[in-house]
Amino acid sequence: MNETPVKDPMPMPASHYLAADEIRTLFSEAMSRMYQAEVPQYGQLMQLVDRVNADTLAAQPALNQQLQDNDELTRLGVERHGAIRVGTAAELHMLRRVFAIMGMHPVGYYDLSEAGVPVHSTAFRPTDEADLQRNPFRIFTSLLRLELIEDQALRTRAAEILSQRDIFTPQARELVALAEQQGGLSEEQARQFVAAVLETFRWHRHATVDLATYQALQDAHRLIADVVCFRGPHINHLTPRTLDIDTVQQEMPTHGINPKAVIEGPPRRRCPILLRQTSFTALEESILFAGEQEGTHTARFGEIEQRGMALTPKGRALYDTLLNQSRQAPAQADNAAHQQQLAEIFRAFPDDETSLREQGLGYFRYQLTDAGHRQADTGTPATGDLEALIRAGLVKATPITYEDFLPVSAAGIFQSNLGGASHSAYAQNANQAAFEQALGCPVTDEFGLYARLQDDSARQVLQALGA
Ligand code: OOG
Ligand code: NI
Repeated sequence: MNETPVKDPMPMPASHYLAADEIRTLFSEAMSRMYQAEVPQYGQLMQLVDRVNADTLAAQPALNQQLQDNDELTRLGVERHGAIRVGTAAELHMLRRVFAIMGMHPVGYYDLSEAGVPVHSTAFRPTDEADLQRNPFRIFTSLLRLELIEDQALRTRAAEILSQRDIFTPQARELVALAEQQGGLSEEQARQFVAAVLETFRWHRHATVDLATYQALQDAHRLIADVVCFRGPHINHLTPRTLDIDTVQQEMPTHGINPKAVIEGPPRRRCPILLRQTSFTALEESILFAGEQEGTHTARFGEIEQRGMALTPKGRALYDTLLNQSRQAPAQADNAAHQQQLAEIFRAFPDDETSLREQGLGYFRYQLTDAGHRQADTGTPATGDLEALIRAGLVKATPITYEDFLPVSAAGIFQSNLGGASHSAYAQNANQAAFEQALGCPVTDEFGLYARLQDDSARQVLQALGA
């Protein structure tokens, strides 16, 4: 590997360090370039998404204006997330330190074992509103659960193989230590850091094991082979934002892209909730196994996402109930039929902002209206609670966007990209404590983040109005 030596740390005032948000942006741009070069079909998906986004904006001037007002237009074409899978606690622990330097912190715990995928996961992401606004890039990170491999000999063999690799370059390790010691990285160091860290997520055509070992692991679970048999946790997809996921899903085939069968998540709604996602199915790529044996592996794909309002625990419980109902209903032949069935079941989920707010199903941000500002300036206290102030036209409420992931959707994305038969649920289930132990810290509870945003905004408007 070609490595520039790390410069001796020069004591530097914190203001001379590059902001974590900017390092994250350098990183997401570098990942995007690398992935488009590695997986040309992903570049084609991005072009399709760009075109559909442009058409959508042209057809919906109000949406165009809204994105412009929120300063979102310029970032529309940048990726929102990617995903990786690691094999050991030590790898996950080091990743936590790497991502922290880019302002990405573990939020949420996702148990995928229930869906027959032997991993548990978190999302490394910015947690502050301003940081999300600058660049919301997240990495959905899964840790393999070797303890779910039944065959003990195979389990031992997998652990042995994993113990022999270091997924980080020496320079990446040095720069992480340097950043922690200094409390930041200069621009030049940050660029070196991003280049060094990129190596961890690169694709390797050479497997570290022979074909027979790969096949044994593949037979236990295709995901186990993907994690164990390579030099590192190759980025397995990146995900731009679409303004119209239904159209992109529909148009993929005419662009030579093969979409997964259905869009994951809630149906299309007037008031979008949570997260809708779809992907193109992973490509079969040629691999050189130890002993120069040729074979293939499917791991890498492209995905798109469309986000809606974050739901409260009550709203989420209703979502989970309805989603379960739809999963028990007869499987539909195609996405159109699936969406129609979903839409019918989700009629039980209120679809106007007032009901969603009044019933405590979604999280909202409260702000003063112009009239509210004028009222606040008079210094005369307003009376009534938030809903009364909204009715009086002094306060407006806008939905808070969901920034996290959905375990059932994630499992659907995993399954459709592993190919082969799907695995039934594992007997053991969630083990957040073990995951956090590996990570070296607790994951942040996502509901707490949304609740704080909502409560802070409510407190501020009530204070301003003296109510
Ligand atoms: C991760 C799948 C989950 C999502 O968007 O829900 C995911 C993986 O396949 O490693 O990325
Ligand atoms: Ni994804």
